[in-house]
Amino acid sequence: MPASDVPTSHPRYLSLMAREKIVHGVERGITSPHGLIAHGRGEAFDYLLGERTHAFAGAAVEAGCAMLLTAQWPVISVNGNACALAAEEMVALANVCGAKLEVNIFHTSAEREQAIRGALLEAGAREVLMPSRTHALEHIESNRRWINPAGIYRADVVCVPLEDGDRCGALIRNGKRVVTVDLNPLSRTARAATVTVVDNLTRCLPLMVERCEALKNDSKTRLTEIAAAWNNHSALTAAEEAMRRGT
Ligand code: PTJ
Repeated sequence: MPASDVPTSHPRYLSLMAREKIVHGVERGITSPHGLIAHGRGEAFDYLLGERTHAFAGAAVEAGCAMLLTAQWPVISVNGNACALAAEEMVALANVCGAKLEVNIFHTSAEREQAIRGALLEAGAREVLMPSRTHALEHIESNRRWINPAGIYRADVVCVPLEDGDRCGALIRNGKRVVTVDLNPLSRTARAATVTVVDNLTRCLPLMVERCEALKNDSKTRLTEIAAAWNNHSALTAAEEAMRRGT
């Protein structure tokens, strides 16, 4: 946690601490400066959600966990924002659901890829896969097309929090199922994903770790049923309605 002069009694302490983490991420060369703008956009949606985890997000966490736990080759994709906000929780999620961690960023920078890898290792990751220059996703032009042959290339389920928009559709077109976390229920990623958790990454990742822990000994049949019953469209509609109502 970066040093901060935000008093713990401040009514928006958690939100302000998340800001500090993102700023610290930029200072450490983990987060792109563009990530500050993305974070501000997320904050605005979170404000409309009342900065709390709603029932539709809790249900999406359950479905996403079931999908990750029943995957043959689950991979968690980490970018500069996710790493700055929740490196330890991403490592914990990878451990509990047996997923690989893979660095994948939109704004090209070999230095930043290495900084993200370093931060994940520091957070306890045993292995961090890096993007290759030999294997690429089809249907995508950006830097995010470069993937690891032992990671996203081979994956059947990919968890991609805080996505930039073009890759989620490409992953789906490459035959993968996608679990995303996105505060904007209207985004292209939110709409293209198999499971969208409309919640703040900092709130829902600990919940995902907890739910994976609780579900991991359940039968494959039950977990497959939970994942198959998921209706992403309904969850996005519920999220949008909650924002319009103003909760
Ligand atoms: O590290 P890089 O180069 O891969 O860049 C990462 C960013 C996030 C800058 C890049 O992927 C990007 O530009 O993303 P977008 O297009 O701004 O989309 C980010 C989405 O995440 C938006 O829909 C935001 O509302 C949402 N978001 C922002 N902060 C959070 C969030 N969702 C959940 N939790 C958050 N804390």
